[in-house]
Amino acid sequence: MSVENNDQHYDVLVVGAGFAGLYLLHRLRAQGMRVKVFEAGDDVGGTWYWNRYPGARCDVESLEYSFSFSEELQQEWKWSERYAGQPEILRYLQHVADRFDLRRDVLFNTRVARARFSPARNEWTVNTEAGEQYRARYCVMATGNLSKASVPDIPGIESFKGRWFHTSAWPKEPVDFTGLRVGVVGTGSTGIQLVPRVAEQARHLYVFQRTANYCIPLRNGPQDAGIERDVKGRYAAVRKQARESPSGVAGFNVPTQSVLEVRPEEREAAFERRWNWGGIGLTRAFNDVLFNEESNRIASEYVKRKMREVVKDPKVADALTPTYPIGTKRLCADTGYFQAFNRDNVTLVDIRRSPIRAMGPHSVETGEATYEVDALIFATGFDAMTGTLLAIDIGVENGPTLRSLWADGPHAYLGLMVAGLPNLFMVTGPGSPSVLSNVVVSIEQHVEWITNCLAHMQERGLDHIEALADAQQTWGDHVNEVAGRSLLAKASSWYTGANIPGKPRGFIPYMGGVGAFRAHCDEVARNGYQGFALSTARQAQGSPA
Ligand code: NA7
Repeated sequence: MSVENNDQHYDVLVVGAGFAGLYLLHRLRAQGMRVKVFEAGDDVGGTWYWNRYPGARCDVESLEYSFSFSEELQQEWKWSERYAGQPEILRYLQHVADRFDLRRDVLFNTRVARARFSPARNEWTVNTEAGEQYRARYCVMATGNLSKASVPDIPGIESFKGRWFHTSAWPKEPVDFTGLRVGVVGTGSTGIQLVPRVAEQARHLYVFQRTANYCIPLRNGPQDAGIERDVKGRYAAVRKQARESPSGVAGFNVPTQSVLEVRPEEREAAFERRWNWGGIGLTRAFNDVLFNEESNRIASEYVKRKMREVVKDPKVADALTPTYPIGTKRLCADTGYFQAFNRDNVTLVDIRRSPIRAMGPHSVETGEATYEVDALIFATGFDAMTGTLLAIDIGVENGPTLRSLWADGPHAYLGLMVAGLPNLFMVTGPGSPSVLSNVVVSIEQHVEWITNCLAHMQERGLDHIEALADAQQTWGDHVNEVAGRSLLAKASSWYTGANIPGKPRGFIPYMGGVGAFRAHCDEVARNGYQGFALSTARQAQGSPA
């Protein structure tokens, strides 16, 4: 694979040009470092580049789901909607790339295949799928948490004569479903956004549902000018509140009461306020919905009741009613999902009772029936948090690989580094709040921590950093202990790896909250990067300094 004459040397190699990669490039460049970013797509944007399916939209409010590092940027950018759609977020990231002149250091259409650390040279060598080779002291994986698509392995799929899609690899040109019979497999956040949009076009839409999910109306609309003025007038304070909050969102008050300690009317009123406000914060109406089974049951019943008010056919309503505790799988944002089932051209197919067995040239077959379709859409999710990292062959020359180190599940210190893989950082890796938070806030925190750490090392003439195995173990125990107190750890969800056959089970993100996590990471840094070994490469190799 080595192409020596193509060897190029940098201070830092970054994989991915989404929110994380772009901010890393901006910060590292400001620190005088030579950086190269690899991006598989032909433009910036990451998640928001790939997920172009109809209805793709963020479920965190636009004024909060955006960079805070530049006052000018956050003042000048105008969001058109309370919750931005994919095209607008992509335009925003393109604007960020242009405004900070980032594109010139990004290598587009370039997928990384392999990364090897040489202890002798104290550097990483990165090979692209095209066979190019790059070297650097440090490597940062800014590869996103939801990037590796999960496509079910259905017998006969190769014989299907229509077009099929995974939502995260959606074509750039619009797909017209007018007059077609369409199937959608998957009813998570993505399927739930997609279904109403496709239903407006398709001749007939079959929704293949394995698990019914909880959905809360998003109540999107044009960005309110008064709210925008107010937030922009005190943006620094809003951002600070978000950074110190549990989920990286300033707009939510931190609940202090249990569901069980208020009267039924008060509890109903509290849920009603959240329901009418819209968005996925409903489980935060009280402090124990995700921890106490009885509190959870009460919240679950409230949402089920609301959902059933929308769906006209009681049998369909029954089938759309979730049977697991609310919030233990990610809450979904409803933008017309339940209403879609009141249309004559939409049929719900229960594939829990009778799974998809095969596909034919024009059909999807379950154990009970054959459904004629002209196009099929997989909204079947991702090998979340670890899949993208494990897809790259990462390791140390004559030493451990990430795949070997994570054979029984991910191990990481603060989601930042993996013991055994020196000078390699991750942004929002396993054991950090990542997918449980407004991820832009978590990305900024990790990027700032990593770049501050590299500046600290540069100032002291250090060039080698490793996470210590015992610190990693202690942090992993803490992550598990915090998750174990909640109902989430018991659920079959992509948080626990349950959606991918053969994936080791365990709760992957950190549930302790964005604010507490940040405070802990800051303390680790203040204490001389406690739990990390910082040295010169010579010291790391055991030579006298
Ligand atoms: P999710 O939330 O993982 O949802 C995937 C859906 O696809 C879910 O309903 C799954 O049912 C279903 N699924 C997955 N594999 C299969 C197979 N083999 N057969 C039938 N049905 C299947 O992914 P999303 O893309 O919706 O959302 C991911 C995140 O992206 C989201 O939370 C936001 O953060 C953005 P299951 O529940 O496993 O029974």
